[in-house]
Amino acid sequence: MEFKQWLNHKIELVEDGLRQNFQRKDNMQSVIYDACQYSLFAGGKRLRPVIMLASYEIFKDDCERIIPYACAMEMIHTYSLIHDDLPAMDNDDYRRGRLSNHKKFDEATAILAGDALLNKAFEVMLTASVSFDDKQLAIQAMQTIANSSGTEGMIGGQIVDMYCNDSIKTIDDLKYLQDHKTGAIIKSSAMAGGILAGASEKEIEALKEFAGKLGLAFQIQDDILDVEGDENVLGKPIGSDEENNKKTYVTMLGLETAKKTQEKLTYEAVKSLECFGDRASNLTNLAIKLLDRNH
Ligand code: GRG
Repeated sequence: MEFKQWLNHKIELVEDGLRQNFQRKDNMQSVIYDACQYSLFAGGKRLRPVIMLASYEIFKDDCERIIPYACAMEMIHTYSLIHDDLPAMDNDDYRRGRLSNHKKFDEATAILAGDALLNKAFEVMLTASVSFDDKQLAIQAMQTIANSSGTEGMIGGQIVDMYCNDSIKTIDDLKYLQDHKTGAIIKSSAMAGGILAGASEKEIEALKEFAGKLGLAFQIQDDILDVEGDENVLGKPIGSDEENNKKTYVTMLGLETAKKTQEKLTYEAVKSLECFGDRASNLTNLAIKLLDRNH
């Protein structure tokens, strides 16, 4: 199957899974469903679930059985975006081309919508794990995902961003921040795909290596888009990194070097997949496609 067709099919599976796993209830708390669905179905690229499915497919063909885990990853990602936009954090009014959650609803509802999505992610994974044939693997995947979104992963990175911006002096410091804040759940998406497929430790390590590099390259593209992206396509204003004195690959290295670094990281990421041969071609194509993403 051609890559584009493969990608559209995977996105469709994720969209269906999200709709099935996050159904609105018409009860007294229905507003929380509205707030969660508002952000969950706002046109996200579904990158993390697709990475999980592509990683799984290196080893096995029946990726339908891991859709709940892929959907959970998107719920965790969406919760982080809702909370990141809050006035207490980045204070962004727009996300994915529409009002951010707290602007559409209110701050308290946005906090609860983020919390609800995080809870739902684990509920969905635990429910799937009850009937997953290899429970040990399901537990290991959930542990990896939980770890990557917590204090040693995404939340840790967010804290470093909030408290240590002035201490970021070198590219290694910046890498540490981004590897946690953006990279951790991209890595766990790839690793969980491998784990659920029963990959060996060495194979999971190769997926981790791939996704670590990809996560950094992805973040650099984010930094580049904040300088030369199209606001209408991005769905949010550009120039916020400079306005907020944020350390980024672009502010620290300059635009041209940042672009070269991004290409090098993508090339290295793809190289980490060589051990899988053609079975990793969709993951390789995904990494290359992300190099020139415009949103
Ligand atoms: C609030 C716990 C907490 C964490 C916030 C992930 C994060 C940490 C903040 C989001 C802002 C950020 C780091 C942006 C840089 C890269 C990134 C994660 C972009 C958004 O991801 P995409 O492009 O978004 O996959 P879509 O909308 O396509 O899902």
